[in-house]
Amino acid sequence: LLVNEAKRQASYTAIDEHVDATTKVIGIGSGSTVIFCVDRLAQRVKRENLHIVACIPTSFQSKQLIIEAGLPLADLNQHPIIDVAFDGADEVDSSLNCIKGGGACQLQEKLVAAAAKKFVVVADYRKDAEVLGTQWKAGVPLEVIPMAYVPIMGTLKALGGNPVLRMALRKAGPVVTDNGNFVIDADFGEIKDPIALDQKLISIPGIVETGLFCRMASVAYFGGKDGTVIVRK
Ligand code: DER
Repeated sequence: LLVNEAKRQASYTAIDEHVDATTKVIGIGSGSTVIFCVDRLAQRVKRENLHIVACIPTSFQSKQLIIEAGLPLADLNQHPIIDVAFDGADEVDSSLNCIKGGGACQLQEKLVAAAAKKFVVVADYRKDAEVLGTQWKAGVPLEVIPMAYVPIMGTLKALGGNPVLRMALRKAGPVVTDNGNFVIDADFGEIKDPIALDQKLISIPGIVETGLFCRMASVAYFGGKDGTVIVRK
């Protein structure tokens, strides 16, 4: 309950502080926290005369959230510039660099975050860290081309990582992303220089996107255990 309430508080505060009558195009992330952002948006659309023209999804799940909330679904190619995007994170460091991809959606999430004038992270207190890799122990999620996952794992090991192919729970075999790719979770321990690590990882042939979102978030909202919300810029 505590964690869910923390997610809700962070999300409601973020929506209330960044969506007003001038907001037209909104990026909608993926995962469990962003659900509360969509809830708040739907509430406010009913109550106020917002002028939301388009909500841009970051996964099938995100698309479903938009449709089920009766919000206007649109494509990034129709709205290549997004006013503000909201998304969760698995861990956020003191410079607002994030590990994302816990839900295997980081490829489209990074495209939407990059297209947004403002990228707003919403999370509960468990995600608030000084250094990446200190709270989140599941490794850096990497979206990879299936035909090369074994050589890629070899390269990741040579870089000092501990790569694991993400296997599905309710389906035989590996997780397959919304883009038809696999996910490798590569543990590199504490990540003091996420920018350098991201550059190394993204240059490996077959890695199509990393879960390191460096220098992308403008602000992060962390719901606390006690109902308060910590805002970090
Ligand atoms: O997969 C993702 O990138 C999600 O945004 C994830 O990082 C956060 O999911 P959560 O809000 O369910 O913790």
